[in-house]
Amino acid sequence: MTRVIHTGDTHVGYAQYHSQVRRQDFLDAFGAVIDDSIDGDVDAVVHAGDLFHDRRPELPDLMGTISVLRRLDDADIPFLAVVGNHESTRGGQWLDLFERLGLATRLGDEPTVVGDTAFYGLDHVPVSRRDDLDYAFAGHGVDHAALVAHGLFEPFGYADWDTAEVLAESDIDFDAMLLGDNHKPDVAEVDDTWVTYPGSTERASASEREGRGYNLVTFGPDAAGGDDCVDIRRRALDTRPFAFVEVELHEGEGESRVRDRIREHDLADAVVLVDVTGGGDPVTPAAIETFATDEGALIARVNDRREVETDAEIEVSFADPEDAVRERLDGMDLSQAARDVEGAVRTDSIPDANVRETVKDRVEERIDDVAAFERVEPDDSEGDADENDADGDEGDTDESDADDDNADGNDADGGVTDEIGKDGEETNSGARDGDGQVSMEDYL
Ligand SMILES: [Mn+2]
Repeated sequence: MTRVIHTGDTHVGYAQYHSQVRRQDFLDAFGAVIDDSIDGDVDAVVHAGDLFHDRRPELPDLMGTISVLRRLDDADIPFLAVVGNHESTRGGQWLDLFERLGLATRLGDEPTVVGDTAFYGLDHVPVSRRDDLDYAFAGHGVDHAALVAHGLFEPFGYADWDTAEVLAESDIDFDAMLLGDNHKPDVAEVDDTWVTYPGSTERASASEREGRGYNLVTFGPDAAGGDDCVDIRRRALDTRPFAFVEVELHEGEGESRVRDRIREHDLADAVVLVDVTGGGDPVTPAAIETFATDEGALIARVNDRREVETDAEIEVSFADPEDAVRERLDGMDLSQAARDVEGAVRTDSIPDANVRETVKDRVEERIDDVAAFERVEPDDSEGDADENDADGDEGDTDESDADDDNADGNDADGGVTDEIGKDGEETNSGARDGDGQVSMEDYL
């Protein structure tokens, strides 16, 4: 019998909303998972990638992480991990540093055996380089096996990695795939193998509404009763409270109505996210945000969606202006970096208050990638044509994603960026080796 805690997408170092308090929250969530691991005396902690929010964590993030890993090491519990897309660097990995310090084991093609279970690792690999993977893993002599991997796997949202294919091509008969990358917790069975995401440990985007947590996974004969040898249970984490306030304004209603709706929520130390829809009077987002923080919120953001809706009504009788914009953009030879910035400014899914931060982050993400700043000639190769097509799709996706965001709070913003990320990987693969940014903007 082997009992492990399966976690991932910790995103240590993420100063969400430029908040140092939020930055500490992400580290604290990691600490809480590790404390539970020690209290529960599990056999190992399995981390499925994105321990860090980006590939250049700052010294306090590194020192804080090392302190947490030392607590685990002092309890003689191994930390087994893979590298995610957010933290991946072109040189060595941060995980290698922790391994050198004796605080972690980087999982790979060779088995790492804990009790009666062999653990293997598959780091994030960009879409463009997945055809080269042979899924060759060395054999093991124990009863159970698990693959720890970072990527968007079937059958869950935004999947671009075929789980059935991985399982079929692999030399090992895995009992479970313990995954990271998708921040939405879920579990499914694919060809008799359990496939599960524990979700992120702090809300890294407004679309992550449900409570955060991690998985407790047990391998052993009849672990789950019957003849199933894998038992997966979700455990909740106590994280920063978020208040999601949705206000539909009607004629004659304005800021006082928005304030009333905000007051209905528990604001103490919460991140308060306000969505304004409908009609009614103009409101000043900054004034409402100040009101919420005066009432005790840690951070407040107002997203007034009404302007967009009004425009859409006018546009119906004409050719779609968004199409016209896309057509014009396609003829402008814009670099991928410029397209990222243009997309951030134009999309409906990023609140105005976050555009500045989003643009900064997107440029920072690309800053080492010279090719991303080169003009892209349209229509002179298959690759570029694909890119143009994809950009058209991206615009469409933006709109539907914004709606999704309203409707069910799924990883809507991520969908948009996934398109950008895949796009870049497929058409510009060489230059973007290693940073595989599938879902950076997911977490803005
Ligand atoms: Mn992540």
